[in-house]
Amino acid sequence: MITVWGRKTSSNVQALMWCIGELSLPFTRYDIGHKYGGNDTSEFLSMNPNGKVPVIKDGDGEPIWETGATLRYLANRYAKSSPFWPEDLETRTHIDKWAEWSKINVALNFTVPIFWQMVRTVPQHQNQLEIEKAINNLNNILDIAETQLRKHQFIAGDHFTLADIQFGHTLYRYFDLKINHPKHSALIKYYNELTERPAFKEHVMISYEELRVI
Ligand SMILES: N[C@@H](CCC(=O)N[C@@H](CS)C(=O)NCC(=O)O)C(=O)O
Repeated sequence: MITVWGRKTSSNVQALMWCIGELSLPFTRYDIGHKYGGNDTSEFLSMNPNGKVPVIKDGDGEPIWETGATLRYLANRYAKSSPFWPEDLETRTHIDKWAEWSKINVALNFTVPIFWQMVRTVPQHQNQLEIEKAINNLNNILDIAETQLRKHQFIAGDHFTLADIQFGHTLYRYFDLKINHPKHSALIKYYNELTERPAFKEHVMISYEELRVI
Protein backbone atom coordinates (compact mmCIF):
# COMPACT_ATOMS: atom_id res chain seq x y z
CA MET A 1 0.00 0.00 0.00
CA ILE A 2 1.34 3.40 -1.01
CA THR A 3 0.58 6.31 1.33
CA VAL A 4 0.55 9.72 -0.32
CA TRP A 5 0.65 13.07 1.45
CA GLY A 6 -0.49 15.81 -0.90
CA ARG A 7 -3.57 17.68 -2.05
CA LYS A 8 -5.03 16.60 -5.35
CA THR A 9 -4.83 20.15 -6.75
CA SER A 10 -1.01 20.09 -6.66
CA SER A 11 0.39 19.51 -10.14
CA ASN A 12 3.20 17.41 -8.68
CA VAL A 13 0.73 15.29 -6.72
CA GLN A 14 -1.26 14.92 -9.94
CA ALA A 15 1.76 13.51 -11.77
CA LEU A 16 2.39 11.07 -8.96
CA MET A 17 -1.27 10.02 -8.64
CA TRP A 18 -1.56 9.57 -12.40
CA CYS A 19 1.42 7.21 -12.24
CA ILE A 20 -0.15 5.31 -9.32
CA GLY A 21 -3.36 5.05 -11.35
CA GLU A 22 -1.62 3.86 -14.51
CA LEU A 23 0.21 1.17 -12.52
CA SER A 24 -3.04 0.21 -10.68
CA LEU A 25 -1.35 0.48 -7.28
CA PRO A 26 -3.42 0.55 -4.07
CA PHE A 27 -3.04 3.84 -2.21
CA THR A 28 -4.25 6.05 0.61
CA ARG A 29 -3.93 9.79 0.05
CA TYR A 30 -4.13 12.60 2.61
CA ASP A 31 -4.94 16.18 1.58
CA ILE A 32 -1.89 18.17 2.69
CA GLY A 33 -0.65 21.57 1.58
CA HIS A 34 -2.15 24.91 0.47
CA LYS A 35 -5.59 25.43 2.10
CA TYR A 36 -5.40 22.05 3.85
CA GLY A 37 -2.12 22.87 5.65
CA GLY A 38 -0.32 20.14 7.52
CA ASN A 39 2.98 20.58 5.67
CA ASP A 40 4.52 22.75 8.39
CA THR A 41 4.12 20.32 11.28
CA SER A 42 7.19 18.69 12.82
CA GLU A 43 5.73 15.32 11.84
CA PHE A 44 5.53 16.30 8.15
CA LEU A 45 8.88 18.12 8.17
CA SER A 46 10.53 15.02 9.59
CA MET A 47 9.40 13.25 6.42
CA ASN A 48 10.23 16.13 4.05
CA PRO A 49 12.28 19.03 5.43
CA ASN A 50 11.24 21.11 2.40
CA GLY A 51 7.62 21.16 3.58
CA LYS A 52 6.46 20.31 0.05
CA VAL A 53 4.11 17.73 -1.40
CA PRO A 54 4.00 15.04 -2.56
CA VAL A 55 5.61 12.68 -0.10
CA ILE A 56 5.05 8.95 -0.33
CA LYS A 57 5.78 5.90 1.75
CA ASP A 58 5.59 2.39 0.41
CA GLY A 59 4.43 0.27 3.34
CA ASP A 60 6.77 1.06 6.23
CA GLY A 61 9.53 2.28 3.92
CA GLU A 62 11.42 5.55 4.12
CA PRO A 63 9.56 8.70 3.04
CA ILE A 64 10.26 9.65 -0.57
CA TRP A 65 9.90 13.22 -1.90
CA GLU A 66 10.74 15.05 -5.13
CA THR A 67 8.12 13.99 -7.65
CA GLY A 68 10.68 12.71 -10.16
CA ALA A 69 12.18 10.46 -7.49
CA THR A 70 8.75 9.13 -6.47
CA LEU A 71 7.91 8.32 -10.10
CA ARG A 72 11.22 6.55 -10.66
CA TYR A 73 10.82 4.64 -7.40
CA LEU A 74 7.36 3.39 -8.39
CA ALA A 75 8.54 2.54 -11.89
CA ASN A 76 11.62 0.68 -10.60
CA ARG A 77 9.59 -1.20 -8.02
CA TYR A 78 6.37 -1.91 -9.91
CA ALA A 79 6.93 -1.43 -13.64
CA LYS A 80 10.37 -2.90 -14.22
CA SER A 81 10.71 -4.72 -17.50
CA SER A 82 7.55 -3.13 -18.89
CA PRO A 83 7.58 -0.64 -21.78
CA PHE A 84 6.64 2.01 -19.17
CA TRP A 85 10.18 1.78 -17.70
CA PRO A 86 12.19 -0.85 -19.55
CA GLU A 87 15.13 -2.76 -18.14
CA ASP A 88 17.41 -1.99 -21.10
CA LEU A 89 19.59 0.94 -19.99
CA GLU A 90 19.66 2.75 -23.32
CA THR A 91 15.91 2.55 -23.80
CA ARG A 92 15.30 3.59 -20.20
CA THR A 93 17.71 6.51 -20.44
CA HIS A 94 15.97 7.71 -23.58
CA ILE A 95 12.69 7.79 -21.60
CA ASP A 96 14.40 9.42 -18.63
CA LYS A 97 15.83 12.10 -20.91
CA TRP A 98 12.34 13.08 -22.10
CA ALA A 99 11.01 12.90 -18.53
CA GLU A 100 13.71 15.28 -17.32
CA TRP A 101 13.22 17.54 -20.33
CA SER A 102 9.51 17.71 -19.56
CA LYS A 103 9.97 18.59 -15.92
CA ILE A 104 12.62 21.24 -16.48
CA ASN A 105 11.47 22.78 -19.74
CA VAL A 106 7.72 22.30 -19.80
CA ALA A 107 6.46 22.04 -16.21
CA LEU A 108 8.80 24.66 -14.74
CA ASN A 109 8.22 27.10 -17.61
CA PHE A 110 4.46 26.72 -17.22
CA THR A 111 3.70 26.49 -13.53
CA VAL A 112 5.24 29.60 -12.00
CA PRO A 113 5.51 32.06 -14.91
CA ILE A 114 2.11 31.26 -16.46
CA PHE A 115 -0.23 29.33 -14.16
CA TRP A 116 0.72 31.08 -10.94
CA GLN A 117 0.66 34.46 -12.66
CA MET A 118 -2.76 33.93 -14.20
CA VAL A 119 -4.51 31.96 -11.45
CA ARG A 120 -2.66 32.49 -8.21
CA THR A 121 -1.82 36.20 -8.54
CA VAL A 122 -4.31 39.03 -8.03
CA PRO A 123 -4.97 40.84 -11.33
CA GLN A 124 -3.40 44.13 -10.15
CA HIS A 125 -0.11 42.28 -9.58
CA GLN A 126 -0.15 40.34 -12.84
CA ASN A 127 2.47 41.44 -15.33
CA GLN A 128 0.80 40.92 -18.72
CA LEU A 129 4.00 41.51 -20.67
CA GLU A 130 5.87 38.90 -18.65
CA ILE A 131 2.96 36.46 -19.00
CA GLU A 132 2.96 36.94 -22.79
CA LYS A 133 6.71 36.38 -22.89
CA ALA A 134 6.37 33.22 -20.78
CA ILE A 135 3.60 31.88 -23.05
CA ASN A 136 5.71 32.49 -26.17
CA ASN A 137 8.70 30.85 -24.51
CA LEU A 138 6.66 27.77 -23.54
CA ASN A 139 5.06 27.55 -26.98
CA ASN A 140 8.54 27.55 -28.54
CA ILE A 141 9.53 24.70 -26.24
CA LEU A 142 6.35 22.85 -27.20
CA ASP A 143 7.46 23.06 -30.86
CA ILE A 144 10.01 20.40 -29.86
CA ALA A 145 7.24 18.20 -28.45
CA GLU A 146 5.21 18.78 -31.62
CA THR A 147 8.11 17.58 -33.79
CA GLN A 148 8.55 14.50 -31.60
CA LEU A 149 4.81 13.71 -31.55
CA ARG A 150 4.57 13.96 -35.34
CA LYS A 151 6.94 11.01 -35.46
CA HIS A 152 5.75 9.04 -32.43
CA GLN A 153 2.50 8.32 -30.62
CA PHE A 154 4.04 9.18 -27.23
CA ILE A 155 6.63 11.70 -26.05
CA ALA A 156 9.51 9.21 -25.78
CA GLY A 157 8.49 6.91 -28.61
CA ASP A 158 5.83 4.38 -29.43
CA HIS A 159 4.85 3.35 -25.89
CA PHE A 160 3.24 5.12 -22.98
CA THR A 161 6.09 5.67 -20.48
CA LEU A 162 7.12 7.53 -17.38
CA ALA A 163 8.06 10.44 -19.65
CA ASP A 164 4.40 10.87 -20.62
CA ILE A 165 3.54 11.35 -16.95
CA GLN A 166 6.13 14.11 -16.55
CA PHE A 167 5.15 15.70 -19.85
CA GLY A 168 1.40 15.17 -20.04
CA HIS A 169 0.32 16.19 -16.56
CA THR A 170 1.01 19.86 -17.33
CA LEU A 171 -1.14 19.83 -20.46
CA TYR A 172 -4.55 19.83 -18.76
CA ARG A 173 -3.93 23.26 -17.25
CA TYR A 174 -2.06 24.50 -20.32
CA PHE A 175 -5.00 23.72 -22.62
CA ASP A 176 -7.59 24.80 -20.06
CA LEU A 177 -6.21 28.34 -19.72
CA LYS A 178 -7.39 30.86 -22.28
CA ILE A 179 -3.99 31.57 -23.79
CA ASN A 180 -2.53 31.36 -27.26
CA HIS A 181 -2.25 27.68 -28.23
CA PRO A 182 -0.43 27.38 -31.57
CA LYS A 183 -1.66 24.91 -34.15
CA HIS A 184 0.32 22.02 -32.70
CA SER A 185 -1.84 19.37 -34.33
CA ALA A 186 0.16 16.36 -33.11
CA LEU A 187 0.32 17.76 -29.56
CA ILE A 188 -3.43 18.40 -29.55
CA LYS A 189 -4.14 14.86 -30.80
CA TYR A 190 -1.78 13.48 -28.12
CA TYR A 191 -3.50 15.53 -25.41
CA ASN A 192 -6.96 14.47 -26.57
CA GLU A 193 -5.85 10.85 -26.32
CA LEU A 194 -4.52 11.43 -22.80
CA THR A 195 -7.92 12.76 -21.75
CA GLU A 196 -9.37 9.35 -22.65
CA ARG A 197 -7.12 7.57 -20.14
CA PRO A 198 -9.10 6.81 -16.94
CA ALA A 199 -6.17 7.59 -14.60
CA PHE A 200 -5.56 10.94 -16.34
CA LYS A 201 -9.25 11.82 -16.02
CA GLU A 202 -9.32 10.87 -12.36
CA HIS A 203 -6.07 12.40 -11.14
CA VAL A 204 -5.10 15.20 -13.53
CA MET A 205 -8.31 16.69 -14.93
CA ILE A 206 -9.15 18.32 -11.63
CA SER A 207 -10.59 21.77 -11.07
CA TYR A 208 -8.03 24.30 -9.86
CA GLU A 209 -10.67 26.80 -8.69
CA GLU A 210 -9.64 26.38 -5.05
CA LEU A 211 -6.23 27.82 -5.98
CA ARG A 212 -7.64 30.96 -7.58
CA VAL A 213 -6.90 34.12 -5.59
CA ILE A 214 -10.11 35.91 -6.57
N1 LIG B 1 10.60 19.87 -6.54
C1 LIG B 1 9.45 19.41 -5.81
C2 LIG B 1 8.46 20.56 -5.75
C3 LIG B 1 7.30 20.24 -4.84
C4 LIG B 1 6.35 21.42 -4.73
O1 LIG B 1 6.70 22.57 -5.02
N2 LIG B 1 5.13 21.14 -4.29
C5 LIG B 1 4.15 22.19 -4.14
C6 LIG B 1 2.81 21.74 -4.73
S1 LIG B 1 2.92 21.44 -6.47
C7 LIG B 1 3.91 22.44 -2.65
O2 LIG B 1 4.15 21.59 -1.81
N3 LIG B 1 3.45 23.64 -2.34
C8 LIG B 1 3.13 24.01 -0.99
C9 LIG B 1 1.70 23.72 -0.63
O3 LIG B 1 0.98 23.04 -1.38
O4 LIG B 1 1.30 24.16 0.47
C10 LIG B 1 8.82 18.18 -6.51
O5 LIG B 1 9.07 18.01 -7.71
O6 LIG B 1 8.13 17.38 -5.85
